[in-house]
Amino acid sequence: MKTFHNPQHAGHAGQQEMFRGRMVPCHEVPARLGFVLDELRRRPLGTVEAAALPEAALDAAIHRVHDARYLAFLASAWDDWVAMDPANAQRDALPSVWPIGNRHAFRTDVLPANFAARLGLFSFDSGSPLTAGTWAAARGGAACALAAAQAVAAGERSAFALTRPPGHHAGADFLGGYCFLNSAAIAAQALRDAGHGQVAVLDVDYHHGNGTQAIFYERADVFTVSIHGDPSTEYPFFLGHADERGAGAGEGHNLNLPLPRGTGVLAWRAALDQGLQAVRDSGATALVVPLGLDTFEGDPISGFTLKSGDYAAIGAALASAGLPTVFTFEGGYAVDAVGVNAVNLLEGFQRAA
Ligand code: Q9C
Ligand code: ZN
Repeated sequence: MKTFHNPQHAGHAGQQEMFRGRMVPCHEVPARLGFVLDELRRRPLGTVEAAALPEAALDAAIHRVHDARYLAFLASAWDDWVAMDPANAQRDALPSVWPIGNRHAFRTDVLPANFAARLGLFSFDSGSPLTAGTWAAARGGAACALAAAQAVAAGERSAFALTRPPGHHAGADFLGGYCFLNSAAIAAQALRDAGHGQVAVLDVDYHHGNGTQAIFYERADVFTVSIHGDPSTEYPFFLGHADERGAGAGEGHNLNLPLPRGTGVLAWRAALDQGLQAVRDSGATALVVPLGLDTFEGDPISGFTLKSGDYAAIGAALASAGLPTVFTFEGGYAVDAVGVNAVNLLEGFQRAA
């Protein structure tokens, strides 16, 4: 399995996130990626290289998934933030005002001149700090996703886009949940564009992959599945219920498998089997797995109880779908266990593939 890593990732380094009325240290920290790289060095699965792609091809792949207005906002966000107040250079940008969606209560078609308003327009939480290196890091992540998709489209059995910030909460025109560009969606779209007529996404992060679901919700060519904490009690709260099955041409092409907080490996594996059967039935010829390790019992912000020893068998089960597979690195905040857990899963996949 080829790994594509993101040399720009450490430039995205938030200090604090808003959590229930106070600022707490960020969970999504640069050290996470280092632990995965360290473990890949101890237990190699294949080559590890920086994703290097022509800028124009990368821009095109990002624009296939994200809106131009949102991308223009992201590209100049840090400069605009500092232009508001030179003292902002020492602070992360976090939103504090939002045009609540779909209620005809606010306009979202008029782009505000005020940066704080623009940040709110394109965000859905105040837990995702935007920092000096965020845009470059997110772009580097998109490059990893595209390189991994290209490797798989060219015949590799699997590839791993090892990047942060994560991506699966980001929609076509919004950030949130520590995510800015949706790597998994970019990989899925790139596989479509490389000739795979039907692609599946099977999201195993603890949190519902709301961004990916929203991007493909009305499409029949990308089947999206997510196994996650029940949004009635778990982030991102406002999407991820079992009755969301897709809309329009995408009707029947989304499957949500919410599980209650406290769920252990047995029930989780039953949901995985159900998700994998649906992937087989979808007719997909390629698979993208947004790989979050926050299902781990030691995760500080999540509620499942999977153990490090459970991940190898999960990797083997994913391999049993028999599809060329791109993994994108998503959540997992028990920092010193995230490398072992990620490589356990990927090694289990590789051995069974
Ligand atoms: N302060 C991913 O796993 N906030 N995102 C939780 C903790 C949001 C998780 C509250 C969690 C987002 C990619
Ligand atoms: Zn997560």
